[in-house]
Amino acid sequence: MQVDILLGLQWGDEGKGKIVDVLCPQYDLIARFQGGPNAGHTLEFDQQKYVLNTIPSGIFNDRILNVIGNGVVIDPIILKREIDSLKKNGFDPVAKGKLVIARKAHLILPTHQLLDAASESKMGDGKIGSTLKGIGPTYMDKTGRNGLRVGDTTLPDFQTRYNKLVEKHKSILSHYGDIPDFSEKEKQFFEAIEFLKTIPHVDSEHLINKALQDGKKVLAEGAQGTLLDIDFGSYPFVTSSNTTSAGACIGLGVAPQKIGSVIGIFKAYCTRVGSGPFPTELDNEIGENLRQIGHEFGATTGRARRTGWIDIPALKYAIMLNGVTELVMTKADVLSGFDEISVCTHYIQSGEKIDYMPYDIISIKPEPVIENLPGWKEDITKITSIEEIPEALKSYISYLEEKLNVPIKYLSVGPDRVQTLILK
Ligand code: 2SA
Ligand code: GDP
Ligand code: MG
Repeated sequence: MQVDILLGLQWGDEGKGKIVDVLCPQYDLIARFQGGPNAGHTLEFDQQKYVLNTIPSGIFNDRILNVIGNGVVIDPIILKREIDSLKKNGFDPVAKGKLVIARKAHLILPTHQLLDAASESKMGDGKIGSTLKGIGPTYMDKTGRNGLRVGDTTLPDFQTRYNKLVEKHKSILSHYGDIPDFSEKEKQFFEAIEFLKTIPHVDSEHLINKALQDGKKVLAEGAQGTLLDIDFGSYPFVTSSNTTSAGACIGLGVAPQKIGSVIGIFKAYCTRVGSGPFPTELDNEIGENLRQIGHEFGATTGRARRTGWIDIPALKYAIMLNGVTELVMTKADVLSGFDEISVCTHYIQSGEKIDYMPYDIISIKPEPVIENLPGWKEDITKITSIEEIPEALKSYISYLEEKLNVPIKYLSVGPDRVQTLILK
């Protein structure tokens, strides 16, 4: 058996949570491999909406084991809150034995969040627009070999290790000014650490490889999106993990030859939240319409997302990096009513027409070359068959498949799990 991967091809929020939930019946195990509570994955079913931050999107399916892999960074306070909120809604993944966490996953400390905020406050125009969840500083401590891991919480000297790391953080924070009082946060942190101990700690690499040997089907759930990848995204306006398919190998401990399908998900248009370049951004009425109709506001922070047209060079880049084998297009319903749908086919950079994403899209802004396609007027949120898809949307799908050279297998026409069409 192999691990399939589902990941975002744009700047995140493509609808990964919804589609993982839709695909659940095909899998036995769902695993998050990177990122942390910066993610907001939304699922809707039975008139209820749920937003998950750290917990994999298989959590509502009783048959599925959900794994928080070693590549994830965990804020124990947020994880506890997430589980408490699930419990209130009648889902108790811990009692049911449906959630396990990797011993090797790193912990986000209250002082990591302070460092995130302090760093952002001094960046001026260079501000990343982070979610302020402490993601960057936690990955910095991981690669700096200072971090604390889930497995450390059961060691007798955990408190000493914690104190040592906090001292280091305080000395950095003192360079930014007065250190805010975090005693209440610290209290919550240690309470949450006790709770964390009640969730089984596992070696996710062994667990997943054993599951594959036993013939189980595994889906790795990406967070954020390809264009936020620490290596290949619009650096430095990126997140601090590898959001691409290679990140699943590292973040779960599976070898490359164990990867099966790579399911790439994209919106029928494009969004970005936080700072950084966005060549097809629509800073106008059309962009505002996309934001309002598509409810484009951060699932974790509530921030307004920036909106724009689909960007083919960026999508082609993402497909290449991830080895995408099949595509999912979401939020096609948001485009109903637009007279024309625009698509960026190339960029003009320094007077030259190019069909790839260049190294520097920050200081030399590429100008998008736009092609206009006919729009459609029909409301598609209730359609259930391919025959009901408006002709103009069918043409848009064929156009994208031809440009991207990968089949679009699923079409999402609304936030609910039932608003999904299988095209192939
Ligand atoms: P961070 O917090 O260090 O990872 O921020 C670095 C950049 O990564 C972006 N980022 C995201 N972009 C889209 N969606 C994300 N999750 C939330 C959502 C975001 C929210 O689902 O809506 O609620 O605002 C996410 N997480 C990180 C971030 O905006 C920075 O550009
Ligand atoms: P994720 O981070 O990729 O899981 O995406 P988010 O949950 O942050 O953002 C996607 C938003 O779009 C959520 O509010 C979803 O409920 C919603 N959504 C997902 N698919 C569709 C769709 O096809 N149409 C509409 N209108 N909304 C969708
Ligand atoms: Mg999201």
